[in-house]
Amino acid sequence: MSMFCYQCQETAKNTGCTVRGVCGKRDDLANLQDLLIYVLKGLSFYGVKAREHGIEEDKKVNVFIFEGLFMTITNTNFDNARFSEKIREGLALRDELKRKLESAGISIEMVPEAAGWWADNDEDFKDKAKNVGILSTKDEDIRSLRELLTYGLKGIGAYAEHSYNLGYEDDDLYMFMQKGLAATLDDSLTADDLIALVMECGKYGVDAMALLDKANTLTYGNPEISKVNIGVRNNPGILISGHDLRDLDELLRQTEGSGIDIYTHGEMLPANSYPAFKKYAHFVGNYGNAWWQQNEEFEKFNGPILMTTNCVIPPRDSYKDRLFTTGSTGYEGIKHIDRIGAESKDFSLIIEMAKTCDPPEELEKGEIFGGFAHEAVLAIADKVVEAVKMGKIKRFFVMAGCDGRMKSRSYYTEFAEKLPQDTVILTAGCAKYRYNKLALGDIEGIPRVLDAGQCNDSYSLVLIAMALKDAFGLEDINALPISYNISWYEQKAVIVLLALLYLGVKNIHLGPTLPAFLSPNVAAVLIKNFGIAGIGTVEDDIALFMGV
Ligand code: SF4
Ligand code: SF3
Repeated sequence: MSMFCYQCQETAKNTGCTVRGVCGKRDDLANLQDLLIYVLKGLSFYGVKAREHGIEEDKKVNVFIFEGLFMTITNTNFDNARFSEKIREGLALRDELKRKLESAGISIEMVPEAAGWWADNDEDFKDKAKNVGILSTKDEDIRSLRELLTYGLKGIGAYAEHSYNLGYEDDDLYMFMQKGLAATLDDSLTADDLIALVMECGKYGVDAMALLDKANTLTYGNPEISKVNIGVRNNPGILISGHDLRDLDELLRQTEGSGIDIYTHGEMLPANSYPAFKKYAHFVGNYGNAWWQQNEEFEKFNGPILMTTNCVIPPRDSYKDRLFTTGSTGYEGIKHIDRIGAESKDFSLIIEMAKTCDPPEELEKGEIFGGFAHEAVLAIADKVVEAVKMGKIKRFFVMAGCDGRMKSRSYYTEFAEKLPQDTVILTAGCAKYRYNKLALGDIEGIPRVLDAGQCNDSYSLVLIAMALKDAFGLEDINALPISYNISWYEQKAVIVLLALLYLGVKNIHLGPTLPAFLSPNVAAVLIKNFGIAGIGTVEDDIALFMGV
């Protein structure tokens, strides 16, 4: 075994990737990612102490922590050199903080190894990295809870980074990221202590999504119910993927009037419903589907592709010269564009390349609906409530989450197709690509698939559920005619799940498989306390949800 990773849904044999990741992550990279997480934990140990003693941390510590967490999310960064650089930076930050504490006369006993070791070259990093991974925690339940907490924090880290890019921050979130990371080093914590921290992580997950919602909507307006073009035009194009709206904003500004069209891919699709972006005539629509189809789709796009966040997959030679990364993403040998200071990123390299490229090859024609975030849905709440009262809508299905490669995910397409006509799907995240192009019709003008946006916009679904609860005068969110059939892939889905649990949502079905990182005992706690379940056959599950 030269690595161990089980953080995503596609982990080998649903137990763990041990030689090379199914995602394409090599063992040396997996080990460096483990080491970076270890460094973040050591840094957080001192961060927590500094906060306890009222010592002000450098702002860069918080930024470093969320960036580091984000870089280790599945399909985000495959660049060994960036990880080595980050590890070096983290050790320096950690020791700077340690010196600050020392010069304030604060002595700390029982310093964990993660907060004390030092190495200064890549070879030493490699040696160290082999011994600090997931399996270094021997008790399988403690390991499971430490990882569940860490993955939740990775999700928070990603959302915190997008908010930060738009100038929105929350020190309590930063505080909890440090507290959670440091707690994973503390051998005195019991399984119950860690379960409490996992639940607390759900609370901060809600806060992180609320902050990002505020950042996105105050900067770019509330999404509007919109028709999104999925066809192509005859100009050269740039394809932008991932979740970062500021990157899209800057790209749209820099390409206005250039004769280049901008298309979204994957999780950037919801950007087509924001008023600040819709106004651009060269913002054409969405090209293609979810992340796992990028090899074929990027090849056919013909123009440059900008990855602002996950999911990046190992690129084919046919388009790798046209692929660019930015922010937390990276891939060895792929050009990376950074923001210098507070300025806009300079996308001129991409823009000049686009001018020399053929227009995209058409994949499909038509339009799909988007923009059903909280404001848009609440504006038609009366209509929705009326349709429920009249018995025209019998049940809502929250089907948020991620898409993935596994064949078994055809379950979600079939599930959407076979749902009774008097049901409505509420979705967010790239899970939607399994059913957002089906002709599922509408109920009294309300489309049967309401797409709230990106995975972080699951927050919108929560606001919608809360509003329905009030409209029906219910005490408990679980008394609503809403079922939760969520598909997960990477760690942002973990924080969405923890956020829902924190809000008291029960009986969530999670698929296509339950996480490998849940030990049997931890899974049993989630099943007992929250009614978490897996999925079965489409027919059985629909019958179960509909109570027939
Ligand atoms: Fe395996 Fe997923 Fe980890 Fe990649 S991220 S190495 S596929 S568990
Ligand atoms: Fe998708 Fe990667 Fe998770 Fe943001 S883009 S939901 S998988």
